[in-house]
Amino acid sequence: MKRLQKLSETDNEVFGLIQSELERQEDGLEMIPSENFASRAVMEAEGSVFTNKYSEGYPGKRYYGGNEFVDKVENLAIERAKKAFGVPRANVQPYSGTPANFAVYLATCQPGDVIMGQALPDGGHLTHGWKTSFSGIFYKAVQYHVKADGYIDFEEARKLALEHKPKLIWVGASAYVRQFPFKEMAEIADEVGAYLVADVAHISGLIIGGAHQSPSQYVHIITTTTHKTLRGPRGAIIMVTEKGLKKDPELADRIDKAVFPGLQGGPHDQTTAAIAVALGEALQPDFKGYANQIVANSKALAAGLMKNGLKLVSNGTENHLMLVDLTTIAKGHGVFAQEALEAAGITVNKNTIPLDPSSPFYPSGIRLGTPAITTRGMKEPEMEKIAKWIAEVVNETKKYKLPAEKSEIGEYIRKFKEELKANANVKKVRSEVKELCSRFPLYKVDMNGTS
Ligand code: DSN
Repeated sequence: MKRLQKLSETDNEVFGLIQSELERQEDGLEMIPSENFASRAVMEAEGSVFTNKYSEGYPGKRYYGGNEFVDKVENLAIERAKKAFGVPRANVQPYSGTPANFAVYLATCQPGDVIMGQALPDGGHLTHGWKTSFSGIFYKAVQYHVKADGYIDFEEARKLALEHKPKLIWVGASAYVRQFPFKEMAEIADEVGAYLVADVAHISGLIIGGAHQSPSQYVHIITTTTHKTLRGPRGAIIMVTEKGLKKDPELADRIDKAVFPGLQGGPHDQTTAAIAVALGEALQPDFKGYANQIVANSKALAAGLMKNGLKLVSNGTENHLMLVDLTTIAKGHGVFAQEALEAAGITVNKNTIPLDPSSPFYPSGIRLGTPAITTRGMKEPEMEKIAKWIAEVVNETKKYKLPAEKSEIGEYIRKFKEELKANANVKKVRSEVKELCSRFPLYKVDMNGTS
């Protein structure tokens, strides 16, 4: 029987969309650093009969019957998470990163308490206190920043912590190109008696694979999504460290209560099974090679981009991602680079850069990374080619400039996209990208084959 055969017979519309998305992923370079390609095994677990079950509660303490195997799979995922991160407690039920972080607030703070995190335009996450998120609405958020060189400004963070006495401090971000300074942030948190939470969503696979230092000995709580460098399904884990239990022996129990019944209903057991599979894969010896290759590729790509004339925030990277500073072309230029690269088959996202002179919707940079293309098996020689293509395509956008009048932006970008379709250099890169991708196949052969 062909893969997805049932779906092709019963719902050709959805089947067609899945096929189109498969081709998009197969024929292009996925370079959004928070994305990856889950294994067939992970996807099979995610598409399994566990999707049919309700299991509110925790292993051994459920509100529904029939949970013998759900209990076993959840305990397996928990044990693997504890082993992978070297922590005594783990909760694998959060639906995704934002609910996981919300649960941490619920377990540790009261509405109105002061919390502190890295500002969103400086690479931080919405849930670390940004004004439009629940975290900035329900709590008094204080935000620390990065310096012009891209490194966290510890002096500012310490000053803010001493002045505002936050109950909880975040370390971890979505667009930070250096190693996270867990030790330094722990010194600040300990000085003011705050909970320190490492949000390692982006780098959890790097941590397990030994390509980034672990926060376990420095922080009280760790949160992570499971679908980024960890290469699992879309889900999340909250962990409490030995240090966390020492500070507060009830902490892990309060986090469990915050996840359920505080915030969520029944866990997504099919995702729990897929998280167990992904953690099982990440605990294999070859995952170390994968994690280290992500960083090696990232450094090679960063060097290639700079060699080809692009400016990078912090002049490089120490992890899986980098930020191109496009103010050398114009402020707010990220959208042009993102659209042109997409037309060339290279998917990245527009992103703010430190001290961005423009706005989060029209930021002045792009963010890109190597987790997904490393999963395909690409290495340094491919990074050199990709860097050259990115520079060539960005070069094609130089004559475009975001209109100062907001009402004119939509029409200007529509015209720009039309012109891209006819751009010979962009088309040339598109066909080279496609050819490269065909040499590093992903799922296609397997998906269209027989099972
Ligand atoms: N943190 C976002 C990202 O990095 O893409 C997702 O929430």
